[in-house]
Amino acid sequence: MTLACKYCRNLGVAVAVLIGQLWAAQVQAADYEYDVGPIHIAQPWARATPKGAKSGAGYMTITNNGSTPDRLSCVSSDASAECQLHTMTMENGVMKMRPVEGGLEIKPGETVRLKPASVHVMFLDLKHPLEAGKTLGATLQFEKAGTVQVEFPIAAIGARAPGAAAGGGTMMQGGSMMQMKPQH
Ligand SMILES: [Cu+2]
Repeated sequence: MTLACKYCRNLGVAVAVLIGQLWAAQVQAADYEYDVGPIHIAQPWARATPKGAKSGAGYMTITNNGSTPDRLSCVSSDASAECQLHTMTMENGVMKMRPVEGGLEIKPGETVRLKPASVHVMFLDLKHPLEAGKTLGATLQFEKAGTVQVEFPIAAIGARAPGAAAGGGTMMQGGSMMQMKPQH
């Protein structure tokens, strides 16, 4: 009898977890799109962070439909003290991140994809962990097109794409900002 009840309870927990995951997937799959001047922003998303992590990353696809180049920088976010645009490059087998000086250029007619292991928005000095299923708001500034408030739905820790399940790889945490394993 005790055993049966234990199973029942476990089943209940499993179902609750499953519903939670489905709900989170739904939130992440929602279409978040923004326009500011000739700039179009599609599918912004961020990655959940483990407890104690100092930084998190955000991604999106940006298209410049205008006729002049523009430059993107991150002004502020509601979850971090500071945000920056970062590039990642491989140097001697180590993935290194660097802030983009003067903003990320998006040429006319160009689509730039911010994605893991590539260009990303870096949220520095997190005030709290980024929680899967929630969203993170950030203010982005285009030199010419102006500012836009963007909501980044948060995907699972280690996710490689919006709405995707966790990557299953080891997560980087702690460590120095400028020298990390290729997780972003
Ligand atoms: Cu970074």
